[in-house]
This record gives sequence, C-alpha cells and structure tokens, in this order.
Amino acid sequence: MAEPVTIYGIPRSRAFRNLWAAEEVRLDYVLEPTDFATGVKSSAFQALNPNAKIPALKDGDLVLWESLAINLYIARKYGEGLWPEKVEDEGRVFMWTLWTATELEPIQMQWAYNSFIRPPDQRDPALAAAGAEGMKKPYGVLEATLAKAGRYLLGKDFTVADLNVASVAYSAWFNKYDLSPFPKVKAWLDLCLERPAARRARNMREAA
Ligand SMILES: N[C@@H](CCC(=O)N[C@@H](CS)C(=O)NCC(=O)O)C(=O)O
Repeated sequence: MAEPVTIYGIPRSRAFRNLWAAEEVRLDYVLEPTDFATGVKSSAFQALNPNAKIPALKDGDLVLWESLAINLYIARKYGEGLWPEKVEDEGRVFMWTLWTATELEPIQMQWAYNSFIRPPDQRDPALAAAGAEGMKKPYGVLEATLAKAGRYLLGKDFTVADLNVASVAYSAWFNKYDLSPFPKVKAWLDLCLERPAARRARNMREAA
C-alpha cells in the first residue's frame, strides 16, 4: 500500500493552503508539525527544503516546496475537478497562480509584516499603509475579473486557480484587511471559504 503523502508545516502558516488542497481531493496525508521558529531550522527539515521554510511536501521519493506549486501538483495528480480539462484553462491556472505569487502576495506581506506579524517595535506604519494601498491594485484586478467571470475564476467550476488565489486572500480577510471596496471578491471568497474542505482546513487554522 502506498505511503500517505506528508505535509510539513503547521496550519497557522502557508501550509494552510496545502491542507485545504489536500482536504479538497481527500488526499491520504499526514501533517508533520514543523513550525517556522524551530522546525525549519533542523537539518532534517533543511535536507528536504534548503530554503528552511514551510511548507514542504513528500510524496514517495518526490519532495516539493513552494506552497502554490505544491497545490498545482496535488490538484494535477489527485484532484478530480480541481484541475481543469482544457489546456487553455491550464494556462489560466498557471497565470492566476503566478499572479498570486508575484502581484498579490508580496505587497500583502508588506502590509502583514508591518501590521501584525512582526513584533510591534519592528513594524513600520508607513510601510503598512503603503502595503494596504498597494493591495488595492491586485484586488481591483480580481474584482474586475470576477465581474465578468462566472461564479469562479475560470467559469462555473471551482478549480485550483480559485484555491490558490483564495488561500492568499483568506489571510487578508482573516487579518481584517478592508475588502468592502471589492464586493465581488468578498462574495467569491465567501463561496470558496464555505466549501466543506475549506471549512475543515479553517478549523485546523482557526483553532491554532
Ligand atoms: N514562497 C514560499 C514562502 C514560504 C514561507 O515564507 N514560509 C514561512 C512560513 S508561512 C516560513 O517558513 N518562514 C520561516 C523563515 O522565513 O525563517 C511558499 O509559498 O512556500
């Protein structure tokens, strides 16, 4: 019998994204608790991820890191429905995933580090404000897209494109970023976050 897939991380980290994807596809997985304070510093973990960051995934002999890439793999290998059928839609999945990693998450992290992640004496209010302001551009792009799209980013079905974008937007919403100027984003995010698999992952994350 095949070994379960191992996800290294904790729910209160980017590993949340992978737990959500794993729950969506009912993956046979175990969570190996690895935190960002001490877990990532162990040489055993760094042998898996030389970046010394969570999450990582092990599936047989395959080791992967980069949370959004891990989700593409889970969806492509294990996800019935999460991975689109048409090659053009695969292109859109890659586009939304890379957009999330390059256009949305970096500016959102600038806001997050300077609003609540760093200890208060290490936060820069000007960087927090600039981050919050800068986030309006990608959330505006998402708003305009959702105004034209169907229920989800690729149309009528939820795919890993939604999962990857929504798992980053979740962090903004959870930490009280004001999404009221983006009602379509908020409605789509609610739809994504109320999925049973998202609820199971959120229960892990929000209990942590
Ligand atoms: N681009 C990476 C970022 C991973 C990352 O920054 N993980 C954080 C926790 S959410 C971490 O392990 N930080 C430890 C550190 O930077 O020392 C991904 O998406 O997987």
